[in-house]
Amino acid sequence: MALSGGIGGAKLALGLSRVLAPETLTVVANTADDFEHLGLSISPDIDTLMYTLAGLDNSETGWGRRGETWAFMSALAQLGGETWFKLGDADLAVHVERTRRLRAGESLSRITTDLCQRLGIAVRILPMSDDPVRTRIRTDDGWLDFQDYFVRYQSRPVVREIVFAGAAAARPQPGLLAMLADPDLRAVIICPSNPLISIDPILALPGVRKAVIGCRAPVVAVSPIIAGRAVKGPTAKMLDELGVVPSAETVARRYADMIDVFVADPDDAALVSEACLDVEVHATPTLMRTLADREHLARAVLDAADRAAIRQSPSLSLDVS
Ligand code: GDP
Ligand code: FO1
Repeated sequence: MALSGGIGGAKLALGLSRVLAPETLTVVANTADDFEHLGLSISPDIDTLMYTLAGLDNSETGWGRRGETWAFMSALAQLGGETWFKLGDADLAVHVERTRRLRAGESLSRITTDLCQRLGIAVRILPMSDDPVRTRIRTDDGWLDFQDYFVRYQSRPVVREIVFAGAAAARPQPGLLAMLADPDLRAVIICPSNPLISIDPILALPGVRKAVIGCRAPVVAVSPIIAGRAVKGPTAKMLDELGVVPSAETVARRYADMIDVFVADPDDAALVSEACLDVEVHATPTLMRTLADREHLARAVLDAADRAAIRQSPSLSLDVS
């Protein structure tokens, strides 16, 4: 299983889906970016995962659909409507349908499973919870809802504090805890997603962090930071503003109590102390430009997980050909 946000997570999820039997992969999606806009329920990380795994993603923006048209936004602009958050014509169908079904009383997880099936996605995408959790950010300009911070203000305000409103009362997806307790689970993969706003909300749900720490499967995290920089988005800026050095080592430290293996680029890996963190560090290129890069990283992560499993339980090596 993989824990994921949007763009970085979806890239590795696609790689994993191509080197594994896709129906054996579950991707747990952050839903703390979700919000209601123009009366519609938007789930950005679920959408990015769905479009990526269905081959419909827009690789330039990292969100929304490929070959999108914008008649709705143009018409809305002409009427003086809100246009800071762009909903493409085809993308709109997902939000309209999700909203209709949520209002009719269906759960987000059931709707997501059905939308995935209709888009031909064999991977299981599991929202981290069916209950609302909302990221809020305290900045030098005051408290902001997540999408105001991220999209409306383009991540410009200086971040001082991040909270996940509703997380303490939200129930983690039952399937998530069941999988973490399953003795046959092969690995838990923490994707190269933003640790602060994509992975932390999943871990903030009651019992999840503890279940990850206690699970029998090896836990492998991939660095979203390469040479002190994020590949895309505000991860490095946010870490810096919260008073930590934006480096792969900082990310390894944040995860150290949960993980067995940390995967980072060779130059970054050399700076992460295995002994100090009690974590194995695996060095491999993590920049995923091409499909082959995604598959290479997915294989490297799975191999590292399998080796960690053998180290933990040497008798397993007898079963691995
Ligand atoms: P978001 O929810 O859309 O912000 O997406 P994520 O949280 O899943 O991903 C954002 C993170 O992905 C950023 O920190 C990026 O540095 C990281 N990222 C994006 N592409 C890559 C890549 O090819 N390799 C690595 N290692 N990280 C990546
Ligand atoms: N991100 C933007 O930067 N600008 C947008 O106009 C925008 C629209 C949008 C519509 C649907 C959707 O599912 C996602 C969308 N995103 C947009 C992505 C955005 O919400 C963020 O990348 C994530 O929340 C961070 O993961």
